[in-house]
Amino acid sequence: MSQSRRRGHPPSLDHVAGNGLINRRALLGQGIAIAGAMGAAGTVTGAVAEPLKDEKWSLEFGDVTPALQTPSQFEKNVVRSLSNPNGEFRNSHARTPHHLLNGTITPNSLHFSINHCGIPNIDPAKHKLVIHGMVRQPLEFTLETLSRYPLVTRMNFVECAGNSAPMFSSEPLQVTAQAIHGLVSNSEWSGVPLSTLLDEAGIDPKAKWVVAEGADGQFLDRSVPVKKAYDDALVAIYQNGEHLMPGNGYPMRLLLPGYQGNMNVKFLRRIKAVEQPAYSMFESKTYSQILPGGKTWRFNFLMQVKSFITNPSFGHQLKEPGFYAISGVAYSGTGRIAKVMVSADGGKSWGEAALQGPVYPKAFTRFVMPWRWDGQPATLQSRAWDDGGNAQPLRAEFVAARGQTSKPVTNPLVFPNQHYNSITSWAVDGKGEIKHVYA
Ligand SMILES: Nc1nc2c(c(=O)[nH]1)N[C@H]1C(S)=C(S)[C@@H](COP(=O)(O)O)O[C@H]1N2
Ligand SMILES: [Mo]
Repeated sequence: MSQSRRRGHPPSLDHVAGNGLINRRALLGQGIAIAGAMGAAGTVTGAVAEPLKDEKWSLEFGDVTPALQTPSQFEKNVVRSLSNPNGEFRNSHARTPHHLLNGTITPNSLHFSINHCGIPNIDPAKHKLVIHGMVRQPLEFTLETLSRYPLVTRMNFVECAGNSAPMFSSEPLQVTAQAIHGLVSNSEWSGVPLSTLLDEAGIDPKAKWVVAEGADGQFLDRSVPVKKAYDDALVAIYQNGEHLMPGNGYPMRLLLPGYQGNMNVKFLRRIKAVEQPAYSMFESKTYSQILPGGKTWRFNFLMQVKSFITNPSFGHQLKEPGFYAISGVAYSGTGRIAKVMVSADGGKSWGEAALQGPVYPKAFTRFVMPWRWDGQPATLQSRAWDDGGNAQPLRAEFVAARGQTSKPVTNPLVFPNQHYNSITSWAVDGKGEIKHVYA
């Protein structure tokens, strides 16, 4: 297209909701419409359309190609944030930098990780998984024997029930999406269906639960309904095509798509078929659900439908008015994401975002909403629906049902409560700076 046409006639874009939200159709095969709206961001103007300068990296022989590659030195800030950087004798968390990523796959080096008792240094030649209890024939597996089964591959998120816990604060914390929502990540996992192994062991129909146990120092254990074990549970041995990272359960872990992260037992060494749940510490204390009024839900396994905007978000700065693509991730432990609505006016009006396919069940789906920022204050929100008809709750309804702290939380690392799945709001001011607000 000629430059004069590009610069001279920005096409009119169809606005679907307040404060500049543009119909998502502008993204579908109509690159022209968006290109015209980009303004300075993407347009070649006369002033810069000079011959390219040869930078020094173009004038010399580059680095030798390494065996294991790592990101560019210019991406040094794209790292996980740590809850226990000095290695104190307690649990350690590493949070995914969602505000610096795109797409749906979390790179293995940036997958969140929670280890209540450190990361064990497991020799796969010595590690064993046993399946026993109420079975006809107890079985024992190594990484090598598991690898001989036909593996299945699935895209799934893993989310700690404590993810987004800072949102229980009575006042919004001024921290990044990483600090708030960094305890969820999404990978392609490959492994053996647990149903295959339970069938082979000949599980007794009277067994209603299996207790999964890890090989780390605490022998973390969780009870899993046999129904879930047969539905879609995997003994995962690969993560995004390579063997599991040590912090994500090497050499094998339980993967329970859509169920709270803690049940996805890492360093898996035992599956015991039983009649009754174990009432282990993590299922009866840490991850039980305290409700307003002091009642508790004992077992609350499902991670419900949720979404958050990753771009733009706290820590970013909009440099000038113009076109932006608002984007983020949506997911549900129930199934597929059906719809994501985005607002730029704090929830007064909403427009439907485009979903980047393929849309997998119990996995991240990225949504994108074209937006023209006019330089005025705007409050960005997203709200997701899943194919089970569940809607991400609005904050007022969520707080009424689930409560919030009586005093503002100041430390984003504390977990006032679990299973937050309501809305996140980012307020853009006239200077393009972004604050976390409740709207
Ligand atoms: N054996 C073992 N399994 C474990 C844990 C652990 O500390 N030890 N942490 C649990 C918690 S609290 C969560 S949220 C998930 C996190 O999985 P990830 O570290 O792969 O992200 O693993 C769970 N499985
Ligand atoms: Mo967790």
